[in-house]
Amino acid sequence: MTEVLDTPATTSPISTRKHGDVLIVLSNSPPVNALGHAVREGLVAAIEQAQGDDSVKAVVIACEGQTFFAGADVSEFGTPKAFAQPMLPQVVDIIENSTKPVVAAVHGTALGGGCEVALACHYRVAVPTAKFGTPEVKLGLLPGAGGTQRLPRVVGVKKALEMCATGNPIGAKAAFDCGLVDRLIEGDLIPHAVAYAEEVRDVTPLPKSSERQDRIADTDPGVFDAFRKDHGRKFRGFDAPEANIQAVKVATEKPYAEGVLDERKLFMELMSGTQAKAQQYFFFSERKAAKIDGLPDDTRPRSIQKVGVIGAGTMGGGISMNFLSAGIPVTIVEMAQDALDRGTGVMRKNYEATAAKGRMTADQVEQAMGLLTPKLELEALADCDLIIEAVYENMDVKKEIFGKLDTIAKPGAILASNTSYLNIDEIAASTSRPGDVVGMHFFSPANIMKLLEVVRGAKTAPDVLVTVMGLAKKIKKVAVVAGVCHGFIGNRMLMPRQVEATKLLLEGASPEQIDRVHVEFGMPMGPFQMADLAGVDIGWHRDPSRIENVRDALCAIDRWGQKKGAGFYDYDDKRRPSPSPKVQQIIEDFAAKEGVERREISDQEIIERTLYTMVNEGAKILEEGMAQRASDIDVVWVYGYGWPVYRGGPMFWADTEGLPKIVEGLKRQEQRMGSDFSFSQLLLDKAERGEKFTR
Ligand code: 3H9
Repeated sequence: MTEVLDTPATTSPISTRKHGDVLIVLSNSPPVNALGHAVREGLVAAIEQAQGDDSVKAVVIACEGQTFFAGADVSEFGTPKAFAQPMLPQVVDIIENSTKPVVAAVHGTALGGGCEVALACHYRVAVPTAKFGTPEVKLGLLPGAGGTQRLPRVVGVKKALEMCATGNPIGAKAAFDCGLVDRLIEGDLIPHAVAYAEEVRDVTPLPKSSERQDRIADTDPGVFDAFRKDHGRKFRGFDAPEANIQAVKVATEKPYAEGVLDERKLFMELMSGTQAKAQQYFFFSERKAAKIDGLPDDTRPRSIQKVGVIGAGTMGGGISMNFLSAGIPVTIVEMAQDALDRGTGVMRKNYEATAAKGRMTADQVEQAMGLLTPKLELEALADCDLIIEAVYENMDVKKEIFGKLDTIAKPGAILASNTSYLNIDEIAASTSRPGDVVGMHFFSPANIMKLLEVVRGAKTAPDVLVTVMGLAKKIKKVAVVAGVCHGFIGNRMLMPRQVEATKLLLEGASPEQIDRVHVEFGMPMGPFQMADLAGVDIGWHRDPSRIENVRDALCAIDRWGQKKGAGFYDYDDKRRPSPSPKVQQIIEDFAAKEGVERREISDQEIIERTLYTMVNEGAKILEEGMAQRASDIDVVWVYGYGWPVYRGGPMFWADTEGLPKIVEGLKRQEQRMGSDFSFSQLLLDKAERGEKFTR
C-alpha cells in the first residue's frame, strides 16, 4: 500500500499521510505533545482534510515521541493563546462529529486534554504500557473539554469519579477492562491502529462517547456522597476535587449538551481562583527545581551502579529501600550484628506491608531484598559508586567516618551525608577529596517522602551535583539544591516557627489553638502535633534535673510524645489525642517562673509569628543564595512538610497575601518577638518596591 505525505511536518506539528484509505494524523510536538494552539489548529485541519477527501474512509490519530497528548499546554494558561480558536472543547467536538471513524492510537500518557481527545475519538487502541488519566485536579482544575461528561459515559460513574477527583492515571489494561480502550496492541502501534481502523470503518452508527447512556443510566445518587466520605481527608481544603465530583454528577443528570455548559462554568470558576494558580505554579516549580544554574554545559553525570549506606537505622534503612526499589544494589553497613539484623528486618517488613496492600508482588519483594548486602565493616563499601552516611547527628562521628571513607572509597566515588543540619564543608574537609562530597538530606520516612535536599558544599564538583540530581529522579524523588547553612532550607525555616510557637504557649496560647490554626491553614498538623509524632525528646539533653523550657519539663516526666502515650497531648490506646491539663499546668508554671504575662492570643497573631516568620526566613535563605530560587523553597515545603499545595508554598503564599501585608504583620509583632527576630532586607526591599518572590 502506498503512503502519500500530504502535509509537510515542518509547517505544523501535525502532519498527515495516507495508508490506503486510512488517514494517519501524526502529532510531533515535543516534549509531551501538549495541545497548544498549533496542535489544536493542526488537528482540526486534519479532520477537515479527511472530511473533504472521498478516498479517506477512516482516521487514526497518533503521536510521535515519548507520549500521546499529555494534556492542554499548561504554559499557555493565562495567555491569549489559551483562548485562541480553535479551543480544545471545539477540537474534541469536531473529532467526534467526524462522519468518518476516528481511532486514537495511544502510547505513553494520554492525560487531561489528551485523554479528552481520545474520548472524543470513536475508538481507542493502546499499547500495554500506555496510561490514561485526568490529572487536571492536580492543577486545581477539572477536565474542561467534555472530559467530565464523556468519561463517565464510557467507564461508568465510579471509575470516572476516581479518575477525575483524584487525578491518578490508570494503566492500559485497567483502561481496557473498564471500556476506555477497545483493543490492546502488542507490537507496532500505528500499523495495528490502521488495521483496526480498516476493521471498523464500515460500522454504523459511529459510536460517540457523548451519546452513550448505558454506563450512567440508573446511577445511584448515593455514590457521590459515599465517594466524598471516603476521600474527605485527602480532599480537605482543596476546591477542585469537589468541582470534579459535581461535574461528573451533572453527567448523570443532564443531557451531554447541557452538561458541558455546566462543566465549562465550573472549569472557569476554578481557573480564575487562587488555588489553580498556585497548583499550576507548583507544577512548573517542581520541574524547575531539577535545574542547576551556572554549571558548565558539558557537565556529565558519573555512573552509579552500586550504592553504600552507613547506618541501618530508620533513615539508613529507608534510604536504602529507595535504591533497591529502583533496581540498584545496596551494601548497608552497621557496627553490630543485632542492629544490622534489626535494620534489614524492618526493611523486609516494610516491603511485605507494601505487598500486602497489593502494591508489590512477593517476587518484587524478594528481588529488592536480593539486591541488599548487609555488612559489618566499612571496607565492604570499597566498590560503591555512591556512599551515603546516615548515622546520628554528631559532627565528630561524621568526620571520623568520612576520614575513614577517604581511605576506603574508590577514586571518583561520591561521598554523601544525610545530615539534616550539619556543615557539609566541615565534613568534606575531613577528606582529601572535598569535591566528591555532597549532602543528601532525605526526609523521614525516607522510602516514602518525595523530597531530597541536595546540599552543595563550597567545593562540591559540578558532576557530583548533576549525578545526584539525576539519581534523585531515578529513585522518584524531587530534589532541591540547597547551600550550606544550619538546617539548609526546610529545617532552617522550621526554627523560627518553633521558637515563636513555644513562646506563644507561655504568653497564653494553648498547643491546641496553635495546632488548630496550622491545620485550618492546610498543614497536615501543627507544630506540637508534629513534635509529639516525631518525639518531644529529639535533641533533648537527657538530664531530667535540668529544666530550661517546657520541652525539658515534658521530657523529664516521660512525656516524649506519641511513643510514650503522652507529650504535648494525652493519647488513648488508639493514639487519639486530647488536651492535657497537666501540660497546661506545666506551661502556666513556666510562664509564672519566667515572669511572662499571659493574655488572650488571637489566631492572626499565631499566623504572623509562626508563618510570616517562616516567609522572612525564606527571604533570608534567598538573599544569602542558599536556595537558587523562591520556587525551590516552595517545593521543599510542599514535599517535605505538607505545606498545602493549593497555597503554592510559603513564598508563593506570601506573594498572594502581598509582601507589604507580611511586612506590616511582622512589624506588629517585632517587639514581642524580641531578639529572636530580625527582618530580611530582601523582604523589606521587595515589599517596598511592590515586587514578588515568584513569577
Ligand atoms: C488540561 O489538559 C486541561 C483540559 O482538560 C482542558 C482545557 C480546556 N503543558 O514532567 P516532565 C513539560 S490540563 C505544558 O519532566 P516526565 C514540563 O514542564 C493538563 N508543558 O517529564 C517539562 O518541561 P521542561 C493536564 C508540559 O517524562 C517537560 O514537559 N495534563 C505539560 O517525567 C517534561 O515534563 C497534565 O497535567 C503540559 N501539559 O513526565 C499532565 N506536561 O523540560 C502534566 C509536561 O521545560 N504532565 N510539560 O521542564 C505530566 O504529568 C508529565 O509531564 C508527564 C511526563 C507524565 C506527561
